[in-house]
Amino acid sequence: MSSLHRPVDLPTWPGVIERYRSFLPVTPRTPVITLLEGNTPLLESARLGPRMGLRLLFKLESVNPSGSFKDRGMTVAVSKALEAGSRAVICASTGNTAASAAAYAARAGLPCLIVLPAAGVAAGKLAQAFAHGALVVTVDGGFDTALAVTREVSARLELALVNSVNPHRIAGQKTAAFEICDVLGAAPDLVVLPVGNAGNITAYWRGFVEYQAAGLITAPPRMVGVQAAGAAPLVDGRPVERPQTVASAICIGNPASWQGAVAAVGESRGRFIKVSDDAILAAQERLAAEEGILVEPASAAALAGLQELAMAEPPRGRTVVCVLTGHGLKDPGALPGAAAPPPPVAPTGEAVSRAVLSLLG
Ligand code: AN7
Repeated sequence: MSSLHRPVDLPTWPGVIERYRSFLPVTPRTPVITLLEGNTPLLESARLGPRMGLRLLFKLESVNPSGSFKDRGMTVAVSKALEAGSRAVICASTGNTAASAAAYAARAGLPCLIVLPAAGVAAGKLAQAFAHGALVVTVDGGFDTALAVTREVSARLELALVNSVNPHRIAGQKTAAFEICDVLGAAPDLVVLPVGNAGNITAYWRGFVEYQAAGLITAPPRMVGVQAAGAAPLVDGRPVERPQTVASAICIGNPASWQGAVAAVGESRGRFIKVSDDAILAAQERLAAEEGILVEPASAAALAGLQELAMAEPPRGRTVVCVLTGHGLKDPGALPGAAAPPPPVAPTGEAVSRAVLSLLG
């Protein structure tokens, strides 16, 4: 038997709750609802990083079980909801929280209610929510309105709210910062990530601070939060009434974790940056074509922000982690229209060879 066919004893990843149990709000009595989220790749950039003169690593949160980073927080939030005896979970969402909540609720055997903004949710995320059996209500308005009403309904009907205003979500999501440090053996110099409702940047910062307090890293990284220009309350310093961007995941005008985001950026001496929709789509295309990584527009905003930063103040030689939060297949409508196949040619070697040669140019 060749070595290729020898069974290998790979260590089994237990999911983020078991891996980081001592840092999380769980007890031996907490029922652990997991899809083995986390342990996502920290992939070195092949082209874009070297071109900017830095060591660029992509944290591929897009490969989590439901296709986004939300799973890290959802495993904790849904486990705690089950432990508390909640009869259902509920969330407002631009899409990814909905997909993740629906998946973990299905796993837990709990009903999942989702309140969507009429303003638009990507098709893949909607398909996920329905596939997992979520019950969906759409409200007239954007995400901020949907979240406000969902907070009220969760209190009124005593349903477990699993948006990132639930501290269990933030606790779970900080495990991404732990993983980065565990792989590098230190914190990177810079972490760049997209910011919508601002739960994730709050969570990463908490993770780095806790690892420093535990003596596992000597210094935390600078945090750079990137927003879309049409939905940039943290850059502009005031809520945005009618946010608008191609990156529907981060089309949020009044982030719930505003203070957490400001603390992360302020205490780490980082910054907020806004990027245009054109820059976001260009970054998405570059990641796909030059790195082999397909992400949704919100995730590409992080790279667009880094590229803007690198032009102004090149962070040469630094180790930078760019967090790629969600998979490109979630939002097929945002992918280049060139995806339509060309008209058929005759199914003969000659005709196809001619077609291939003309494509190769
Ligand atoms: C791919 O699903 O807000 O700053 O309701 O889906 O923690 O909100 C999604 C947010 C970045 C921003 N990237 O994270 C929701 C939702 C992707 C996202 C963000 C989201 P936060």
